[in-house]
Amino acid sequence: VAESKYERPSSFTLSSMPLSGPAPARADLGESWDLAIAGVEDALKTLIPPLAGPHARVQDAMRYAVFAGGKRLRPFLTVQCARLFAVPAHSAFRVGAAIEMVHTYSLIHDDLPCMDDDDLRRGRPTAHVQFDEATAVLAGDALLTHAFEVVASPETHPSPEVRCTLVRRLAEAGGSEGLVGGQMCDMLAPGLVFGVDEVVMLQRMKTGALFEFSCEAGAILGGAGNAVRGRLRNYARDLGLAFQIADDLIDATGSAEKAGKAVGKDREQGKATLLALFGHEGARRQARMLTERAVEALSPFGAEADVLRRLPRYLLDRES
Ligand code: GRG
Repeated sequence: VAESKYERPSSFTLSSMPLSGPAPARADLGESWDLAIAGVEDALKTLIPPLAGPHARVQDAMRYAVFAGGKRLRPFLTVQCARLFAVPAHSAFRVGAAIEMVHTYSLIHDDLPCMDDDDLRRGRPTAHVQFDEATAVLAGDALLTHAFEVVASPETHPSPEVRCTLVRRLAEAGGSEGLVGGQMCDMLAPGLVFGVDEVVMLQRMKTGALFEFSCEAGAILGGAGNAVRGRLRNYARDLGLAFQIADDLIDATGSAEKAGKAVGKDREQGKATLLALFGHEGARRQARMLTERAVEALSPFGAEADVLRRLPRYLLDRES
């Protein structure tokens, strides 16, 4: 695996921390979850309306994929992090919606026959099955480009400098050293030997980069300095790795019905995962250690970060 800015970690060591206590349901995140998701949902509906005309089909496919019942986790992170800096909700909802567009584009493309070739996503036929392959590629492309249009719009934030920073960081998170680079590694991994450091780097690109941007975006909107932005990136990095381990466990032990997507594919396809390297108990311990470290990164914040502190336990025990 080539070096990237998601460098191989030097300190990713096995932890012996025990798993602890029952997990809270999503309801324990309080009304903050519902309010954030409702705001992002409204923004998405406004930003991706139904179209008329010969090109309506591509927007139909975009809407089909976006409004398919995803968890909206990344926008939730943006909204919660933005709240730490008293950012107007409208701005956070728009940036959260843009991030969800990028995420949905990545899922549509990941499901294509030339990538993971999946028929089921978010409990429904994948976009290329429901429409056709060309439409799915175009819908993904349009979601990605639309996300940048939204972030760059003055309606998102009055400061050109803030908007520019958001655009640049989103591009980095989505590009060849982020999401796309992670996907490239993921496609190559079955033919290569990946150790822990390589898998961590892969996951940081494929999953972590967008998590990191989702959190950092809240701080950028709030005009926060580099140190605080770095803390939120650290929180997101560890949360993203733990989330990915939970996703690996769902793939290994969950049901397609609950997960809303095919399961058992990682092993079948020889994917490089931390679960494959550590085994089930080891991977769970790692996830717990990562979430505890994620919470530590929030130490400078007060009670206003409590929802972010509670989030990891919900993520680790989800079934989809
Ligand atoms: C095609 C550029 C490109 C990237 C694809 C997203 C992705 C990279 C691959 C999908 C497969 C996968 C297991 C990715 C890891 C990240 C992940 C767990 C995505 C699913 O995110 P959730 O659980 O999905 O937040 P929902 O549907 O709830 O939004």
